[in-house]
Amino acid sequence: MKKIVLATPRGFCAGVDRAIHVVEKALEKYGTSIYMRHEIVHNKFVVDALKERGVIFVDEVDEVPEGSVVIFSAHGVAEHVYADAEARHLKVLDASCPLVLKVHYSAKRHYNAGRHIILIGHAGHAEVEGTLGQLPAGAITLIQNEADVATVQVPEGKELAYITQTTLSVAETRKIIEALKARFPGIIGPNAGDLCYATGNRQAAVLDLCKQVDMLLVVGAKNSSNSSRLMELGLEQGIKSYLIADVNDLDPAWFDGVESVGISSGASAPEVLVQEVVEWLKAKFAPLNIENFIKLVESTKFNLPKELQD
Ligand code: 2E6
Ligand code: F3S
Repeated sequence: MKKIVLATPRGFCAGVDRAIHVVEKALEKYGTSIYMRHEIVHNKFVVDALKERGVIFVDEVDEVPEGSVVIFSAHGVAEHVYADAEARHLKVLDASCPLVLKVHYSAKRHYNAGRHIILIGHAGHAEVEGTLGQLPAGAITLIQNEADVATVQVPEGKELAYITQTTLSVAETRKIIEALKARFPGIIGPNAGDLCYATGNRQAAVLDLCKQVDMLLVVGAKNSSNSSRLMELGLEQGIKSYLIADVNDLDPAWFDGVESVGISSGASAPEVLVQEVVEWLKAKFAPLNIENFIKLVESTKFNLPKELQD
């Protein structure tokens, strides 16, 4: 092994940064009896650190004692979750990413205009559950891939619109949208779907990085959609690619015959985990060249909810 190349941008996006700040500010303001519905972001290291600081993680708001403070994760929640929280007199702090909320608004706008909505996304993912739950059952039909376009059933005589999960593959989404437009010529929606800037930028950087290295490491959780898509991009480019939670997942055998390794990380993966991987590689393969590949520099920032601003 001779060199590693670190992709920029990688790691935390503005939505994750904001979500973690929401929890930190809530701890300052309300003390430790704070409940968190779902993982704040899909990363065990982040979740464990907050657990240590007293945050209590639950799956649903019915596990939260009446009158407590509850935070909703960056992935957004269904409408009924706000109602359930209100019924329990919970103080809600919403860490939903503004770019996920934008998709929720699009869904409602299309519904109010009388359109049936097709959502492109992964069944069971927290964001998809939240988006489906913006509207009454049956208003949105979920499709997961290009094959679903051929078989999806939609109500007759209704205009159609599509929306997407924010963290899908750029290339795959483009193909699904093309197939939708071919089958339903009148369908409306954003040309590149609702993929967020961070998803697009991390994939663009990894795509170029894969041309410079013979193996890709992505630091991120297995249940992180955006991180998984980065690893798959490496595989699609024909290089060995691994999604690792942290340095402990590394297997020395992976590096046999490998001269250069590209490293990226998902939008929910803390940089400290990347640096531990770099240190492991430096210790094992010294002398090692460390290069940076800067595709672009991001500047997006999101404000905290008003009640948590200084
Ligand atoms: C919220 C929305 C999108 O699995 P996924 O990639 O959606 O989520 P995380 O928590 O890994 O990444 C951040 C995020 C939050 N992305
Ligand atoms: Fe938001 Fe995209 Fe991050 S939807 S939480 S900016 S990955």
